[in-house]
Amino acid sequence: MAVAQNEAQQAFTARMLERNITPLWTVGKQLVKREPEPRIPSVYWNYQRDVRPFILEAADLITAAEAHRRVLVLNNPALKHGATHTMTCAIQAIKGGEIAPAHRHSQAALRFIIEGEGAYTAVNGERIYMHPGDFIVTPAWTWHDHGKETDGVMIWLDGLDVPLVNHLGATFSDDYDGEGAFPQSRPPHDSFSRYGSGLLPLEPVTQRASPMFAYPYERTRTALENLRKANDWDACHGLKLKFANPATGDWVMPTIATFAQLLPKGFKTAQYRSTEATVVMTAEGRGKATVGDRTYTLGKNDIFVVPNWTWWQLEADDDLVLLSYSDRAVLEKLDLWREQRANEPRR
Ligand code: GTQ
Ligand code: FE2
Repeated sequence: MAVAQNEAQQAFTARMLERNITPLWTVGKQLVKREPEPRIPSVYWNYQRDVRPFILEAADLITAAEAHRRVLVLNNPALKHGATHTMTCAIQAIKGGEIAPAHRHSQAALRFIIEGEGAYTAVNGERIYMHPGDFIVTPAWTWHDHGKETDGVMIWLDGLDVPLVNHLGATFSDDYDGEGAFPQSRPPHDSFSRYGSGLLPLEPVTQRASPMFAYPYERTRTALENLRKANDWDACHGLKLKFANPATGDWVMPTIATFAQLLPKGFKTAQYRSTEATVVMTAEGRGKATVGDRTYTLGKNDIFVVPNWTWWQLEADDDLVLLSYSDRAVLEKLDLWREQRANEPRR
């Protein structure tokens, strides 16, 4: 706690105020807290009720070319931009015949695909056709555009490290001069063929982000389903895997950690918290999430935020599959990642 000030000490403090100097003993533990105090609440969006009607309305109201990106940003009520203090979460839609023009930025992006078929994201000229449940990577500073040649609308979730990169003062972006798409430079799904089959090119991979841009849901789902047979459930996570860079085994992006998780029907996790702030989307199934003092009912494509250092717990009413992303990848690099499990003594 702050030390009580006598008159002389108060006058001393006041004289320094205009020089932007503060004695540490007057602010006490405000500067160095005993443990993290999350600055954001948890928040939840019901996909069918809160999100889908608006993104479909946006699809009628504005073209992808006009909007540049037809994106609705899901904000934490405590923040101007961002679902957490480090990550954004947004919903994007593209319609048949549209192109969302090519650009690049120092922020990294991921997509969790929600509904529709036939749209692609192109990363550095390589088209990746998207399917519901897929996890698609747009590493920082890669040229990317989206397009759809077939009729109908396609919708997905975007996760970017915008608040983190802004906070660090490292934001850059560029529009591609050619207007529209970046030239196709490789066959569709080229990165998957080279890096996604347990095979690797002979030349070493030099970039830090994953050279593979697509993690198809079918593979994710099969991996989780096969693990179920091992009956090796984690009390806090059920069955949880991280998406990995196939060349290094590290996180897919230097700043964003991404996960897939299966909880079998009836499973209830032990409470858990960590220093990472997480955004979670239901890919499949039904359940409940309790985050701090709030409980959410989860259906397909519902989204919720778990603030840093906040106890959370999951319950599966049906086999429940969750996709999630967090700032753990950057916290680990800074030796700032910690976790606590309610079912174990504190470490
Ligand atoms: O699709 O490239 O939600 O650049 C925010 C910024 C999506 C994108 C967002 C972006 C994109
Ligand atoms: Fe972008």
